Amino acid sequence: MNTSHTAEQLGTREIQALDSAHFIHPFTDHGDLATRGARVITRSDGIYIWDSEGEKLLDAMSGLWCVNVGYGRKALAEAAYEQMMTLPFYNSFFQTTNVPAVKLATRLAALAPKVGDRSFEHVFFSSSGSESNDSNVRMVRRYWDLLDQPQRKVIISRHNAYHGSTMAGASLGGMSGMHAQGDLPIPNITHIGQPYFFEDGQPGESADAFGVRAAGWLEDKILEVGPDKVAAFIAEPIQGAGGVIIPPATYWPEIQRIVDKYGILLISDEVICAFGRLGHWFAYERFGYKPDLVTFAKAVTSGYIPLGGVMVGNRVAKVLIEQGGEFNHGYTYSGHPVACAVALANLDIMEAEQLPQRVRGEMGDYFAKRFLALKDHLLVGDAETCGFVAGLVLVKNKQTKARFNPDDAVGMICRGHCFRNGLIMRAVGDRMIIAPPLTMTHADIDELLRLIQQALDLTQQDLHQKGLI
Ligand code: PXG
Repeated sequence: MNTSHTAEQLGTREIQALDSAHFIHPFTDHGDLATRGARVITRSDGIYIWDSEGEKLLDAMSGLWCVNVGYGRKALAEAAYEQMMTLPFYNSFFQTTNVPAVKLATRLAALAPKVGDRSFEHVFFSSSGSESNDSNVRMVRRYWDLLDQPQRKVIISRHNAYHGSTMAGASLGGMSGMHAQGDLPIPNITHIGQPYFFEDGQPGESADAFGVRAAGWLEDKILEVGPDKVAAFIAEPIQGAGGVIIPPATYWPEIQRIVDKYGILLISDEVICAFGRLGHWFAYERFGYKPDLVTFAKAVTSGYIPLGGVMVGNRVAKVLIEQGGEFNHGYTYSGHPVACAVALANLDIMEAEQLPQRVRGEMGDYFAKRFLALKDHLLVGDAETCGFVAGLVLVKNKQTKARFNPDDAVGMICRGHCFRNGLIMRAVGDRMIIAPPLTMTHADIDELLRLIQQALDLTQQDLHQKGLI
């Protein structure tokens, strides 16, 4: 039996056939995949990955928004090895604990900035973003029950939000395609519009005015549901999977005013935005709002091993811990020692290399300057960045900002050119998005922009030939 994890002994075709025969992929049309064959990714280093045919790709999506320290970090492998040899697993259910989990909770509490009367001294661990958001639903409901307001059950979220793929995660999310499968959302979850100025701003309306108007949809919804029935509002600081939707500067302050006015809990889902992605350890600091619960996952370990969790703010922790007795919730792997040891080593790297500061400082400025220059391209209707996330929208007519017909799948055409030319860039409809590793140098950013420019030029030629522009 071949136990090699590379494709060197098994040929690409053989792996693709076994993949098709046995592996159910997430969010994948398997009929379609079987006809193409999956691209087999075999190794990685720095900001690059390689496939089984030896093709090198600049991974401008950091795996899936997570490999913030880049690939090939020996220190993370060593931390996992050491911990596996010492204590690979023990649970923390029955009055036991383990040192890496305690150290990580302490360290995360120290990294999470206090804002106003909110501080974060407690952490709940899971193994993913989806699980963490399920835990949020459990904690929010328990909180209001303990405060004798059990009628406060409704959690408000936003259309086109992504909060995971479990029953609660998919329900909290606002992806219509997900809701269409499996009778979602579950009861007591409702959605408002997203703050997407390019699409929903009215003629003559400023981005700032739109930001206040979009936040106002939350107040409208609270009044519609009944203020005494609303438990919490959940949102990503910047919507990631929804296409890098960056809210106007006025949005978050107005959201804060509204959640304060009605006393509802605020959940900041920072699965993508935390750990330096926006230039801060936690993204609520970037926008200056005061969440009660903060979801994290992905880059807490830079994706090297699964780990997620919730930063539980003092408002909720006080009630759950001091009044709650036993909370009947938790996972086998809550506080997994190996995952926590890898997270600690990952935070060491981020601290030593000052990755959040880098993104907040000159490197983030350089990235923004180079990316925003893409606005000059004929196909680009708008381009935006925040820290190390960026998005641009492909348009049919630059002057009128007329959009392409969704059936023409222009984003996928552009993505195809990226893929064939050594760049991983995502398409969400006709928005092209990236979230590169935070370790990018000036030269890496130059190379990234060269590849994006090339993909846009090839897309333009292609669309011209197809008669779409
Ligand atoms: N919240 C947010 C904000 C996320 O981005 C999750 C929760 C769920 O995390 P897990 O670990 O359960 O996957 C996510 C995950 C995409 C894409 O298409 C984004 C995610 C996952 C898969 C695909 O951009 N984000």
